[in-house]
Amino acid sequence: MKPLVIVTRKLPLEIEKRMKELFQVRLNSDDHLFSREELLTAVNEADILVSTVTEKIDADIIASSGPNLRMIANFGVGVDHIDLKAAAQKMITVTNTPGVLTEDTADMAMALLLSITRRVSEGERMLRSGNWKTWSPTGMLGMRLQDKKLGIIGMGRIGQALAARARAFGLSIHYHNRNRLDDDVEKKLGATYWESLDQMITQMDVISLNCPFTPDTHRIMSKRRLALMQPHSYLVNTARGDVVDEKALIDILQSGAVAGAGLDVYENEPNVNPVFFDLENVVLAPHMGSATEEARYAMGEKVLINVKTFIDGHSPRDRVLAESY
Ligand code: 8YV
Repeated sequence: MKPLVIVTRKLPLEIEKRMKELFQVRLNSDDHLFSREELLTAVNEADILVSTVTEKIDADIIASSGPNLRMIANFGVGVDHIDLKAAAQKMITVTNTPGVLTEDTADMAMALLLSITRRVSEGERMLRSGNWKTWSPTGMLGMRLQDKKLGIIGMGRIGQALAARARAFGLSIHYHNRNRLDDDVEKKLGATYWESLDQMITQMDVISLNCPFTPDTHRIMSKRRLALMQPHSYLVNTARGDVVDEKALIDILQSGAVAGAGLDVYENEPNVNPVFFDLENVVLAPHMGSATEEARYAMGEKVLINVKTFIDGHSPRDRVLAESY
């Protein structure tokens, strides 16, 4: 008997085709969101669960998983929606898909950065609503990027890929990270390390969040830190909603204490706080950092390889250990 693989969401066609060849697989052909009951049934019946960011696999779900569940192969890098400790206690292997959505997510951060500083979405809204009456010397003025300072919080793969892009736009690169980068990497990116995140924030024109969401980064942009931002500066978040105090962010966007924000992620997805919809100084995207054909196919390939490696009795390369997350 081949192990039963249950996939929570619809994956790219070629990936599902290959899954059917390799495994006994239960797919989600209409791509509906699993209810909690459905998720409970899945972890009860599956040998391997292929999850995405849309399922909250908490300690209770893991505690009620059946004896066959040996692996959770996540389609995506972030595993903050999975209780890794509870999985480790039940000897369930967890894997993710790092390295194949780096460039795409960095592109999205750059797109939000450009869009918010040059008011692209706001301009389009004005034009589409018929409110563009004339060109004006003082209309729709934004902020020039050349010679401005970008502060990156979380200088892993995606942070570094963003740094390389931002340099080409004339921004100087600053970063705060758990660990300082090697000299040669810093040199290559022209990046300045700030041990003190607070101090970095006070000096930046744009702040970009590119860290994973862990207990250490929960609301790393707290109300206090958001208040340290310069009034003309912008915040870009393509990481996770939970790394920012969203309520405090709304307050400073409303009061004009910061210039704007470009957001791809939210505290309570897909329920975006409707207050954002009335703010002109935000660009809002529906969590689409990795949404390219190429990235989603490569993520699927990674899932396939991780599952196949595991079934064949080897340790998958993309295993996520609770203690290192
Ligand atoms: C994915 C992401 O689309 O990989 C991640 O961590 O945030 C997204 O780019 C999503 O997680 C899919 O599960």
